[in-house]
Amino acid sequence: MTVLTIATQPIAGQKPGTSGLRKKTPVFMGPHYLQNFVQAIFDAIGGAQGKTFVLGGDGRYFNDSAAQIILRMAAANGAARVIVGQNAVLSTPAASHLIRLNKTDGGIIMSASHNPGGPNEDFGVKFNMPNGGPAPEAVTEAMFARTTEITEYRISDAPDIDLGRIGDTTLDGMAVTVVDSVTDYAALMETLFDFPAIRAMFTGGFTMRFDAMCAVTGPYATEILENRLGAAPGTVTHGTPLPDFGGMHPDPNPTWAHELMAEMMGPNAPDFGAASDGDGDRNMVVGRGVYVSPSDSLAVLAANAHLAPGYARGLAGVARSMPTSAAADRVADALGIGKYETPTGWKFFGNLLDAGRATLCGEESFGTGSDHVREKDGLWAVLLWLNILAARRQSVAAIMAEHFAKYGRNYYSRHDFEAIATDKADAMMAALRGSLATLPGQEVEGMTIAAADDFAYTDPIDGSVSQKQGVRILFADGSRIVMRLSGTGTEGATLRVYLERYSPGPDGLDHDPQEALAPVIRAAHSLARIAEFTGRTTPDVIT
Ligand code: G16
Repeated sequence: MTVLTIATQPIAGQKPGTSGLRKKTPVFMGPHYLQNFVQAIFDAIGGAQGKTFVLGGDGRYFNDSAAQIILRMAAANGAARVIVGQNAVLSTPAASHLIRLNKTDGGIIMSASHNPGGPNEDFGVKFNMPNGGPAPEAVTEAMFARTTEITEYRISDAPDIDLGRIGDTTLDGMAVTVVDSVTDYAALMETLFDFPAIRAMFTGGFTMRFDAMCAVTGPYATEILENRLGAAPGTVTHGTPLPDFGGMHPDPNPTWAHELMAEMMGPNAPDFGAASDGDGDRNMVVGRGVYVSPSDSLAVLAANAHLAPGYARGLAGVARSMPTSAAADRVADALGIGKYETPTGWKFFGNLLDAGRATLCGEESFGTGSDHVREKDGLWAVLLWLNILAARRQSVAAIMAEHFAKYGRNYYSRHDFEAIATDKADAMMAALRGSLATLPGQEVEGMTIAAADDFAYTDPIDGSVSQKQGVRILFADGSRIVMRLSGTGTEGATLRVYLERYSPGPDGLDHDPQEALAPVIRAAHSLARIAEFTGRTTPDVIT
């Protein structure tokens, strides 16, 4: 077998977004598209010669053939070994764990996360560093720069290898180890949580529904919840991963996980419900009759993590992305531990976790995780909740009510306006940014604007600066509007409007968030002139 050097030329638009490069599947399957980007990854990290990588993806359409291409390119670029999930499938947190467990030089993850999959939907590729976390901006910038000057890539002409068979093989001199996708991850979870206590809760009649949304978490959830923890068979629904996620939009939020929501709000709801996304790093948590917003979930997990064996010694600190509500900050203050506010994107938590400053991290976009890996981890969050429920022996509703009574409530919601023409969204953001200096002191909807800026972040560990991470409008009464354009969409622009209002209690803690936020929502529309610029008056998704 020979190494082929294929002439190519730069393809426009290969700029990684919030989490890797995401494009429509036909784009990724186009001539040289995947190959150019993979070569750029190898070039940007100083070559693949002699290195070991992890490879896996969420199993969406094109996952299998993309894996064979990446393996042939790794071999041709001189990699020593690649550890691959069986059938090239790994959840994102499981891939992060394997990178750390095997002390590899990083990993390539094939996923477009919560975006739909299929021949005409989305595909994605991202690189994770030796710490298991997503490549930081400096590295993704170097990859992008490389894509703009690439002239050739290297690929072996070896035939496909059988990724269904667990064990060792070689590809053009490179060692390939195919591992079970679930085993190591499940073993890690057993070290963090009180499995006997959770098992006893299930034996005692506790009921749960886990909606895997026909995505990668199905086998992980079935093994851990049903086989190891004794949850009733059928607890996991949509548990078989499908290349097109069965036509579902594998994004665990009230809009897309509507089946689960209907069951949890219905008369025969189980005690606890959860859902995860395409690649298993997101989670949504629902109690019987009560939806838990991701920001509140992070706060509750921070306040109760010590109940799980893996966190019994307490937390070093809690980090959240800037658009996430400040509910977790209140817990951090009460615990006397560090609190951090980062831009959107899990990659910004990496340094804080590596430095031991933060133990738990979370985002409003249904991501929660800890220092056990360097990705957010959907099933981990569900297991921590189960551990807390087993320890406290209370319902989710009771835990939430007690939490709000103690800390007050940060009413919170995100409104998404999807597939807006990019020029219109850009014009709206430019106008909003242009108005920032004039906003302080203005009164809107009976609230006075105290400050307005464009969030910039200086990493406390390496000093790197990230500018323009979202417009913030802060009101004197503590309410807040944040607006930014999504960095993960593949069609036009998605405007995200993040809305927050704090109620200290003891009264007014049980309003519907949309009602509690009504003046803040109206203020967001008038300040950004959303309808004028985009023609939109109502959001497509409300979380
Ligand atoms: C990714 C990132 C998250 C981010 C989310 C939404 O999640 O890893 O950190 O919060 O996208 O980003 P945006 O608002 O730019 O669309 P995932 O689950 O898609 O990898």
